[in-house]
Amino acid sequence: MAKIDVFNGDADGICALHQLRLAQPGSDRLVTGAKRDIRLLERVEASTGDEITVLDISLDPNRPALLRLLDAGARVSYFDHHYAGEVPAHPNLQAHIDTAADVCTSIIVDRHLNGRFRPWAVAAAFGDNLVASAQALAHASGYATERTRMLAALGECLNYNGYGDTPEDLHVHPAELYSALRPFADPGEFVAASPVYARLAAGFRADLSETKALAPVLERDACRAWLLPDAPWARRVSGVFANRLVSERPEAAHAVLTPDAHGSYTVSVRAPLDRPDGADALCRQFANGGGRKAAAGINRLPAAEVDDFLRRFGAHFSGRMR
Ligand SMILES: [Mn+2]
Repeated sequence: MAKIDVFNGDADGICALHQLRLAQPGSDRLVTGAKRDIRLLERVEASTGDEITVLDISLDPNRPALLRLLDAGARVSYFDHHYAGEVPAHPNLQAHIDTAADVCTSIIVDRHLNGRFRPWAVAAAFGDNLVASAQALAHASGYATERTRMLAALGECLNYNGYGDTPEDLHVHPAELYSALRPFADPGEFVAASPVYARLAAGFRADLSETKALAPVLERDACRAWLLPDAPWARRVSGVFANRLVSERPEAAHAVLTPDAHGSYTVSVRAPLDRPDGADALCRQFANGGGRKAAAGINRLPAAEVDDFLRRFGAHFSGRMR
């Protein structure tokens, strides 16, 4: 009987797993990847009695692999906030899925654990750019402003590390990052003491400074879009860059297109912060598109479809202004 933890390699996935394993330690295998590696269940083999915990990856593209594992006799606990489609009714599946726009997987886990490891849920919510939810949780728990600020910086930095075309683009492999924070019950101690975190934070600052020279390729009242250069720093920083743009102009939708290693583009779409809806509906119009209402994306958008994407993006969000 093996305990297998399958988790998104961003702040939300890592902090969701960390909360669960602080409550109930023990895992035999970690399966994770860059934030874009969403079909993680395909990599899992299991048999009767194995316990699989799945965190922060959409059920929809993983359904065939999930059914295969359930039918093999594995028991699966599934926590997620992405578009799920139909959730299989199977006696071996425990699904904790909430696709509300103000909820992330770490908040779902926080509820499940009655807030026992809340600071990690707050950091994760900041990481997923759910600023209002993060602040509401921090406020409810009576955190000082300084502590909330530290959790916001931690969440953004952990989230930043999840972006990249492949784990090789990342400063730290998500499994290594999780292992680095595993000994720390308190996020403040992790931030102060971990050399892995220091390395990550330095890389983050360097990448972010590169974005200062960029200009948008599309700029309207309702939406803005950027095309990033073909470089590892651009692939790493694209998600956080998009989150920061949204915070700068909360009434507008944003798209950031980043060249990948295949001559195509990775697309991040953020719905307006004021009205966090419609990002997933736009992205699902394209092959390899998906995500959630507030934030979604497209993998491997062909270069020939960039103009079409920009046109549909402009129309999709301009039409929503009224
Ligand atoms: Mn998430």
